[in-house]
Amino acid sequence: MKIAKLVSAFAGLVLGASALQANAIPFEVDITVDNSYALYYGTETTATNFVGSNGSWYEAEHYSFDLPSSNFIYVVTESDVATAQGFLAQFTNLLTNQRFYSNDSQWQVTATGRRGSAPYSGSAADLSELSSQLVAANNGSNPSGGWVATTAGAANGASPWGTIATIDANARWSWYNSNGSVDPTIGGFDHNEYLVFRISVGAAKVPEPSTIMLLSLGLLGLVVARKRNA
Ligand SMILES: [Ca+2]
Ligand SMILES: [Ca+2]
Repeated sequence: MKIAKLVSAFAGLVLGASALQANAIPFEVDITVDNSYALYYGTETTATNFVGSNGSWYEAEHYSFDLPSSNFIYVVTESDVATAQGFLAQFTNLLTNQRFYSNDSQWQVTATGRRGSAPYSGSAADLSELSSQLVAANNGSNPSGGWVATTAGAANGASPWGTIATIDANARWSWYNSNGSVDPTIGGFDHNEYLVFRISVGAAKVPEPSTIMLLSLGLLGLVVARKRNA
């Protein structure tokens, strides 16, 4: 009986940990892209949710959404191959009040080579288009050879864009660099677009399964010790 109770308590702890991992993180986003973007989230292989899209670089859009902590944020982008191009944004985690920018080193980018086919809505066809490109990127079988580091250009306020209101001055315009440019955001050029940027923000905020197991075993040990003392 005692062992059965302990096993039950242990199972409860593990289930509790699973529930913790399934929690969502409330985010606020201020974003714009030269020239257009769509914001999604989903798993490593499947785009499940569309948040919004826009095609005017000179104004930032504001969104709020709850990101399942195991999910990735995805930003689909395409330029007009003229003057400049870039992704400029700030993401605010309302649980921790931490903010990261479009130039955070955790971002990765992939180049699809499918200019003109960028998914910009929540339609089944667009979610399927994006998901197929996530899988290609995960396999390394696309023009960028999978997910690679982004390249940061100038900070918000710089020419040719000027200051984008509601986005911090620390945020920098970022892009994929297909040709070794010093700054791929300056000078119209097709860097094998459309592009997909991704970041995983939840994983680092949640204990690893091994940590949870150790914590649970430690608690189990405490229970056993208490029973012996009693
Ligand atoms: Ca915009
Ligand atoms: Ca442009």
